[in-house]
Amino acid sequence: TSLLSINVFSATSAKAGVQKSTIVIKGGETFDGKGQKFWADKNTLGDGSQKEGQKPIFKLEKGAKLKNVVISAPAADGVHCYGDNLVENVVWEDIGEDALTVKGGGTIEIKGGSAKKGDDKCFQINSSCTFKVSNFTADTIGKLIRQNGGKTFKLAIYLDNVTVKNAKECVVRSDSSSCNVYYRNLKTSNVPKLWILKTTPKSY
Ligand code: ADA
Ligand code: CA
Ligand code: CA
Ligand code: CA
Repeated sequence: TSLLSINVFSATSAKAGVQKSTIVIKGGETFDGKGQKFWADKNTLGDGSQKEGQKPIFKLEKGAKLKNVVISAPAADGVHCYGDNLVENVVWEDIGEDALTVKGGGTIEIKGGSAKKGDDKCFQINSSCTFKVSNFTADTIGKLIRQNGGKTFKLAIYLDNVTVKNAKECVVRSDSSSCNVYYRNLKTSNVPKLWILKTTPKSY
């Protein structure tokens, strides 16, 4: 028994399997899941439906890194990134409300990994940042990336060797005339539109 009721666990003590509390990874720390599976307790973090306000399984504070993790159902609100984060070889077997949300600035990099079975967004961007995705595949989603609806903050998106299959809507959607998209080696199949944007994407 603990004297304090704190709703987070330190990343160093986190065990794979069902998570009743968000795993918090501090700036400068790397959480290596070694390929193990993590999922949410539906009663505490969320059931992975389209209901807003669910909690993440992993919270990456500014400067934190997450690697070699498999996220399975229910995935609640997935991964929250507070800025300058690396997310490497993370596999979402069944996306929750969304897979990953950016909540802080700097550069956020998604390297390797994949995500599938999302009703709507894979990556939700709620803060100005540089968002880089490379060597990543998404299958059966609404859209790969959504800048928060109606927001006009500056955003730079780089897609390098990304595959999107079976999207209901598009690869990237933004309402911001300061959102710029750069892409190379982008492969899509059964995706109705590549972009819903105010700017013209450029290959790089
Ligand atoms: C929706 C909602 C936003 C925010 C976002 C998210 O776009 O309108 O307020 O909650 O989802 O971060 O999941
Ligand atoms: Ca949402
Ligand atoms: Ca899902
Ligand atoms: Ca969300």
